[in-house]
Amino acid sequence: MKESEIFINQIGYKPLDNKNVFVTNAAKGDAKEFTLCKKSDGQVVFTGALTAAPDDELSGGNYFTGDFSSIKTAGEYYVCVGQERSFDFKIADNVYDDVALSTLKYFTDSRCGQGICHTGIAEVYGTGEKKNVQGGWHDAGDYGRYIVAGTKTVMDMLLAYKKCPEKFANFDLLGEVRFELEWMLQMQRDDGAVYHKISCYHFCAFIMPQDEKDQLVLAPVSTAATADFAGCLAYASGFYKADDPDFAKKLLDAALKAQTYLFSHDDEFYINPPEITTGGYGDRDVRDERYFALCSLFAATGDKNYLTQALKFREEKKKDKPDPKHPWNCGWQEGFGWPFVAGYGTEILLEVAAENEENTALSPDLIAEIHTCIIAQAEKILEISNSSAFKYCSKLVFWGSNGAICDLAHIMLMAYDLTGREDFFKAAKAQIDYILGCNPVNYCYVTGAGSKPVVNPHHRPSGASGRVYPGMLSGGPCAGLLDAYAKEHLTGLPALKCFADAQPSYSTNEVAIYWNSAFVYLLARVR
Ligand code: G3I
Ligand code: 9MR
Ligand code: ZN
Repeated sequence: MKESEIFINQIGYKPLDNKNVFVTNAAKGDAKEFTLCKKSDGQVVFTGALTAAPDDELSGGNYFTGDFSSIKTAGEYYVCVGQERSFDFKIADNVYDDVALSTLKYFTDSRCGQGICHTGIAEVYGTGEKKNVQGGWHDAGDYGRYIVAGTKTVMDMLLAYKKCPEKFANFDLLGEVRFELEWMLQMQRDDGAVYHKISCYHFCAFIMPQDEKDQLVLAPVSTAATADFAGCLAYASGFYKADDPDFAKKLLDAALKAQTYLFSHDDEFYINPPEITTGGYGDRDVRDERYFALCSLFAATGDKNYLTQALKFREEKKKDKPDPKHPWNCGWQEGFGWPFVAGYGTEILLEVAAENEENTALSPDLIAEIHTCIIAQAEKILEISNSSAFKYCSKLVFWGSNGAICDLAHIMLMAYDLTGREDFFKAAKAQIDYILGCNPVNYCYVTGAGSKPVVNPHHRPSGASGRVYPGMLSGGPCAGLLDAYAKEHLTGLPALKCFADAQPSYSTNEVAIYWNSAFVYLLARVR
């Protein structure tokens, strides 16, 4: 049977969720309606209208949509349009529990040293020195361990845990995060600066981690890594204070030492030296990293000088000319991405304000400005979602687009927290629906989940073992066609179809710890 062109969330919906189905024009044919049927006996429980979805460039347009939000009864269902039938799905309260747990277990699976891997002593690039660094999560489809990537990941996980600890009842989140933090601590140089990454000099073939035995190298230190390290460790220290004060102190001391280094050094931008060709994670603007570090140290120590310094970066960056390519830009972006970490700093300031209303350092004017900025950004993101066929909330489809929409949803959730506006919450949830099946290629982008999951991720352990690891979010479409496979197979397609479930397509089908963590955050908040 040919695959149907009816797109639903392949896992399902919670009873009170908005529930939308999407259909291509071809599948719709002459039909004006869709039916919702019970899986057990085919009984029609609902008939609804199909209306034209907004035409947008990213999906290519010409889609129709139907709404069955009114059906709240738990059960298993499918949707029919004419002769076409969708994948089966559930309506249930706990419908996302399994996928949520599998996306967390991916971190345990990604631990370096879980098997016996990467145990060699690293060269410190350009110095003739050697240093023993062990642990941390393998970054992605490759086995590098990168500070800026790890920071974003840890921050997403801790923010999710902070907002809804009950969602992690069956997973030791703090234990898992600690594994990464113990590695990060080893990445600091004696003077406080932090090495950008540890990896081999080059990416290896598709082999298991224990078979990558090439020389390890610590790349030069960078401002981005040092500031991210400071922000991340200062924030993390609060989570371990009660149960392990020594570890908490170690984290905070390391963060303070990193900040001392930052105060006395100009920006050091990272760029791979010619001998090292693994992930670059270069960032030409580290004002947001410096802001994040300072906000976090202010929260951890109460020292107002950190806040004053942080706000200088915020003000300075606000004066930048708006970038027309980033329509949500309001002069200052509360970003959540490996190169955009301002949102983490701001989120920490809001936590301080909420937990300590007496905190006079945070003036009402500042808090009001922060609120206005978040809501303005979230409204622009919401507008994009509302004008998209699949309620997709970005206008840009970059490398890692599936992670990026989770990060944009995060901003809408910040605005939801401030305003209680349901439209922000629902648009955030719609990104989960997109990822789990409401997308023009009809994939469930999480491995091991749904009826048509990704099965050929660019992930070395999956490729080498022949067993696809579960719980991994594929990077998703990338309109830039940035690998040879994508160029060969996807040229000319609308942006949201620029996806290939093929192992060689690293720019569309790689996985990464920080895309998973963005998804973990979103799922924890909306499920
Ligand atoms: O931010 C700019 C935007 O301003 C500009 O308009 C746009 C135009 O192309 O580019 C945007 O930058 C993108 C950048 O990511 C930031 O999001 C680049 O296009 C894009 O090519 C770049 O991709 C990164 C990729 O490495 C290549 O450097 C991904 O974010 C990043 O996730 C990925 O990371 C790799 C590691 O290097 C190695 N390990 C695997 C990992 C995942 O694939
Ligand atoms: O596997 C690598 C992946 O993790 C990176 O994201 C990607 C881009 O830097 O590069 C991949 O490695 C490829 C290399 O760049 C070119 N030769 C083929 C490699 C994939 O096997
Ligand atoms: Zn390893």
